[in-house]
Amino acid sequence: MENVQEARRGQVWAGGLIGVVAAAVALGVGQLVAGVLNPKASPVVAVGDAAVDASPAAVKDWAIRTFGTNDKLVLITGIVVVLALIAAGLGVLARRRPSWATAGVLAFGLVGAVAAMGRPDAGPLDVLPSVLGAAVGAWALKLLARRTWREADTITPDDADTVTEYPRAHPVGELDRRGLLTGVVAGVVVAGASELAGRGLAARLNVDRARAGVALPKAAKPLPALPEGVDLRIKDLSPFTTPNKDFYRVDTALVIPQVDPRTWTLKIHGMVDRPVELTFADLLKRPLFESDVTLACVSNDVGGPYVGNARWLGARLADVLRDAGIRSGADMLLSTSSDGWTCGTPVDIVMDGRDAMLAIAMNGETLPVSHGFPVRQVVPGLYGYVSATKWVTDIKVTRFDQDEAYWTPRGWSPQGPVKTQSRIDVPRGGSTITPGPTTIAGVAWAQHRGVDAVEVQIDKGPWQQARLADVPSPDTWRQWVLEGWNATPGNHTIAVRATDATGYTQTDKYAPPAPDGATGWHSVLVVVK
Ligand SMILES: Nc1nc2c(c(=O)[nH]1)N[C@H]1C(S)=C(S)[C@@H](COP(=O)(O)O)O[C@H]1N2
Ligand SMILES: [Mo]
Repeated sequence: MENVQEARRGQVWAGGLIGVVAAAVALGVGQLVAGVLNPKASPVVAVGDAAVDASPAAVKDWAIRTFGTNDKLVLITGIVVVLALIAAGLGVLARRRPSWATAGVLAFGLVGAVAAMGRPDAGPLDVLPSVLGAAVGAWALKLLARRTWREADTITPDDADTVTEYPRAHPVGELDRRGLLTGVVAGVVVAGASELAGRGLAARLNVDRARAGVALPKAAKPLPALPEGVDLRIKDLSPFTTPNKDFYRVDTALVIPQVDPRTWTLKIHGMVDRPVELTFADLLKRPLFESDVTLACVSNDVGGPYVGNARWLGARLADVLRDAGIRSGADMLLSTSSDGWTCGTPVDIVMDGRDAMLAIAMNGETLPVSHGFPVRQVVPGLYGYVSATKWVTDIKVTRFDQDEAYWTPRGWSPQGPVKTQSRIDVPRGGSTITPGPTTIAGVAWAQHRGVDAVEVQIDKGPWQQARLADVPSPDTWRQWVLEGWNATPGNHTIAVRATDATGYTQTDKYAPPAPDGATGWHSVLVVVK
């Protein structure tokens, strides 16, 4: 009895194993074909992209909150795990129902193909990675099954040696461990080699070298260096300027778009008198200017990390639009990225004289690829999802009652002015500190209005005025500090609130990020001992 059960378990393990190996071969071949044709059409990426686009706002909001910038890695890992489980099931099925298993593998190819075709920038060839991958995968599963469960009639005289090496011959359907092992090793080698080759081929499209070759022009009137007083230089307080490598990244792209500046163009059309198409060289010839602007994500919860400040270099967006001639009645700029993401920005905000720009550099460096190289929008005062299009290639001048941007049907507000917010950086929430004089510090932002005051409250006591650092303009965040709090042993709660230059003081009423940005006071609990 025991032996029969053990043997059955062995069969299931073998089936699961060859299913997973066949799936790995399918994905490897898919990646290889995608590497030749279009890296975004790789089956896992295509399914992941479709999942990103199809998942409700609440799920995405949760994913960004929970996994932060790792949300993409978590998604891909999840897809691979689900795929491996199903593949294992198909492998088990391959023993007794080989044609069902084949059909199952091909059905997965179809899912990948449909997902690949659903991309806004898809071409007909994009079905090939999934279709060819699945075909090879189905074939690999058949071969593996044949090796694993050798049939009596497939044992030819050529196999006679092999067979005699075993104490027993292999009756129909019985496990051939050596056949299984060699088949699995061969499958893993094929899968790994095609995956690596596919990635290598995809890398030829990287624009890192084109980016390194960009000679950044100087601003027509370079901004003076930042005043010393913008940065209080307190340990663990966010620096005034966020280094590019630490700048948060939020976008829907699983594969970072690789846009070659030599072929990049920006079309401006729609409700304009003269449609314009700019090349990168055209853009660099325009008078460029610099501006320090703090970017914030609408998904940033109270106290969250999705906010950063940089010095951008770019062309004035209002001037470019003026060249095209905006027709009366237009109230929205619908900008589109190379990968089909869209964003709706109010025309009046861009034209009101603020430093709205088509940015080409960030903190003195050519725009990093993940932050939108070669060109992105930056508009002070608006959340990123309604203003900061990365890899921008198209601006349609239109009306909010005629067009909808990516996030609008997904439950986010069409309009997204940044809400006044403040955050405590030190001491860190949940940390343990020693008794005695303690510095409390953080940042506050109310882009384009400016921060006029920050107050700190300890254990529901009176609000105390924090000292504010300097700022170059109302478009950046502002550091603040309260020195000399005498921390006594025990637990303490510290809260912060900011008042902007319109006189508005942050409400204590908590609102989640959706649909138009979080509100509430950031508070931290610290243990003093
Ligand atoms: N092409 C593209 N641009 C985009 C997005 C996107 O998903 N795709 N996300 C926007 C959002 S929601 C934010 S908050 C900012 C973030 O910019 P960063 O990644 O450079 O910090 O980019 C904006 N621009
Ligand atoms: Mo965002």
